[in-house]
Amino acid sequence: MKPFLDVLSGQATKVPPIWIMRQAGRYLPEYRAIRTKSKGFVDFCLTPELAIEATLQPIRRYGLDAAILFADILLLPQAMGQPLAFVEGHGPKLEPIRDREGLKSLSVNAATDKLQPVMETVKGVRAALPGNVALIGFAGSPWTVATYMIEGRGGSDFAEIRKMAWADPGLFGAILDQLTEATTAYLIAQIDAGAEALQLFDTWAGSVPAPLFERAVIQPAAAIVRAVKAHAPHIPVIGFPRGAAAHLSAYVARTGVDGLGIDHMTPLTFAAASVPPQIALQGNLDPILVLAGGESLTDEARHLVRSMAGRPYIFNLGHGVLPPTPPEHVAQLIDAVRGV
Ligand code: 1CP
Repeated sequence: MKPFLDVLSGQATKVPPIWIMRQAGRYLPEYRAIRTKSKGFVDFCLTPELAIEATLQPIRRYGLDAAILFADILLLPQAMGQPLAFVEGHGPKLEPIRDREGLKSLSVNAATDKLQPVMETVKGVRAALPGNVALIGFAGSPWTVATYMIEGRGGSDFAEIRKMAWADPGLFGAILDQLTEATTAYLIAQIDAGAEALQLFDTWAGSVPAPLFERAVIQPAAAIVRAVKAHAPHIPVIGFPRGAAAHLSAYVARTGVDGLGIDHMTPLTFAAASVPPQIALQGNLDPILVLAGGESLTDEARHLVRSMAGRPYIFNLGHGVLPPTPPEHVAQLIDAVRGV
């Protein structure tokens, strides 16, 4: 009934299910139209009526195989007590946490309460989705969320978090542990509200110094997967350790994820050779090619599908769809994948 969940249980399908990272959002005119109904982006995410609508928009427009909850990875630190603002044209800004005082200001219990509106969104979306479309819940991984919390912003060189990781591993580890606990509770609440699969976004996994990868990426993901599976053994988890090709095999072996998101820098065939055959692979068309469009978009999409024949495979991009992407290019991509 739900091809996306079939693939995550290890089955190969003739036509791969498809969803697209950041499939809701700014490239869609219908999103831009409802975005103005809220004063800030965080308020938008915490207004179930608006977040439900944003989640459903790409499903209505394209008939994708999975919906992803409309929320943001930075809702969690903000709900734990760290002030967050999205500054127009500059992305997120947070009051950086650099010491034990900062860590003490965070609360896991407060987060669960403040994120209740997200659970209302999950319930509302689940009730509205067609029977063949699965609902994905998500969170950022502890390392990736910690980069924003410690740097205070996005798009940096990660000097502050790396300095802390080397110079004060106790504090760094305590922040990761706190985030692991909060993320686990947040994801379990999403499952209880109706999420049918989870994705852990580790967007900045590729910036972790190699000797710290086990501590910063693998240990937190393993703890989250273990706790989620103890609560709901049937809920599949997709890990997306972006930019961490050298670690894919260890990541899958030690975290227990069911699916692996692949970035556009890593050949799918390399990923396939790195992990056991029942692990579902997901990815990895270059988002810039969807922006560019043209024949190469159709050709490359078909090439990826052919290269994964016989394997449990979910079509996706190697990272999120970019805001200037023409929505017709996304339609063209889906047609190419489905062989229309
Ligand atoms: O005003 C606006 O509309 C804000 C733009 C926006 C949107 C639409 C942001 C700010 N977040 C989102 C939604 C979002 N974010 C979703 C749901 C939409 C969907 O997927 O359909 C999801 C899953 C995310 C996840 C997210 N947020 C990630 C991980 C995925 C990735 O793209 O790497 C990250 C890193 C963020 C942080 C974030 N939130 C928003 C921005 C602009 C950023 C990136 C900041 C940076 O440059 O570091």
